Formats: sequence, C-alpha cells, structure tokens
Amino acid sequence: MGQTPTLHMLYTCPFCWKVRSVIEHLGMDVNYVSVNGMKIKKTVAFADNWGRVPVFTDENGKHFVDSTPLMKHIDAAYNDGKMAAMGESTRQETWLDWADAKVSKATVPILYGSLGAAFKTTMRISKLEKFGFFSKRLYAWAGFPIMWGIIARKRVKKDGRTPKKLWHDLLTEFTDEHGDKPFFGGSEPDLVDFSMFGYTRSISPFSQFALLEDHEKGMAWYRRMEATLQ
Ligand SMILES: N[C@@H](CCC(=O)N[C@@H](CS)C(=O)NCC(=O)O)C(=O)O
Repeated sequence: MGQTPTLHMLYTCPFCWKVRSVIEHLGMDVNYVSVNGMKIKKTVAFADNWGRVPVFTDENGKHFVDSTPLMKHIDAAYNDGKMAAMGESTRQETWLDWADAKVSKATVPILYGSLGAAFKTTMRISKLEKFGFFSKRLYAWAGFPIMWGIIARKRVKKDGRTPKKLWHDLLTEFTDEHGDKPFFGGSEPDLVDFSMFGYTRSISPFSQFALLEDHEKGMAWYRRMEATLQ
C-alpha cells in the first residue's frame, strides 16, 4: 500500500495535462502538488535533478519523470498495460513521437503568437498558478511575456501558417488517422489519444481555445475523450 501517489505539476503545463488525463481516466487516487513556476528546479530536485514537471511519486516513494515514459509507466503499473497493448506498437510509437515533436510545438504559438495573445496568456497564468506575492507580479509584467512572444513569433514566421491553421492541420492529420473509429486507439482511447488530449486540454483554460473549437472532427473527439474521464 504505502503512501498516496503524488504528481508535482504546473496547472498550465501541457506535459502535466497528458499525465493528469491518464490518471483521471483510470480514476486513480493521486494528490496533485502545484509547484511555483519560478522554483521548479528546486521544488522537484528530489527527483534526480531532472528539474522539470511533471514528476510522479508512487506509493513506494519511487519517482518517475518525462511525460510520455510516465504515461507508459502508469498504464503498465495501474492498468495492466492495456493501453500499450492496443493496436500495433510501432504505429503507437510513431504517433507518440509525432505528438511530442509537432503538437507540443504548436501550443506556444497559439498561446503567445501575437503580443495580445502573449499578454492574455501571461495574465491568465499569473492567476491560475501558484506564485509568491512578488514573483506573480514579476511574472505577469516583466520578462516572460516578451521572451515567449519573441520565441513564438519566430516559430510562427518560420512555419508560415497561423497558429490556428497549424492546430487545425494537426487535428485533421490526427483525426484522419482514426478512420471510422471514435479514437486513435479504436473503440477505446490509447496512449496516443491521451498525449494528444493532454496537449489540447492544456489550452482549454485560455480564451484561445475558441480557435480550436470550430474544428468539428477534432472537437467531437475531444468531447468523447472528456467523457472517458472519471
Ligand atoms: N519532456 C518533458 C518536458 C517537461 C517540461 O519541459 N516541463 C516544463 C513545464 S511545461 C518545465 O518543468 N520546465 C522547467 C524548466 O525547464 O526549467 C516531459 O514531457 O515531461
């Protein structure tokens, strides 16, 4: 038995949403620990100096890091590896890599791709996340929005597509792969569904989520995914 597992996370971190979604789908009893975004490295230094969130600590006090391997571990340890066993493993691996390479990079442009977007996102984050009194104000008004705005705008320029178009293309590519099935995994969602769902869901606390909401097939899948959470 041991202790209740914990997940150290940031509320607005896309990688954390991937893992949280699997946890919620399986209905596991896990304590969520929100970390201060300015002190991540220090707060999770207990996990072999990985220095990032999410960090999962199991009932025996063992730590697991890196969202995709972490999702796989949770499936293996708490779900008899049922999701990993769905369909062909090379197809699953290819699409897990696809999500981590492509979709993860599409979230920054949509949240920070214009100055207005970057400002809205930053203000929202400063409200949602746990900060100290001063670091919250510092975060909202100083370097971060500018830094992110510059990175995001560079990315948007390089890609040539608007952040919205990029997301729509990714959702189309992904849902086309489902064929006539409700999920990537078939009649049930698998790890690829949860990876993609986590990335998409991480945008849901922000007003920019509206840009995704007119992708009909993508949203129908998103709502089906929500319905599988406990
Ligand atoms: N590959 C990692 C990436 C995790 C990651 O970059 N998390 C961010 C928050 S969204 C973080 O903790 N950054 C802290 C830092 O880089 O100092 C995963 O999938 O879990």
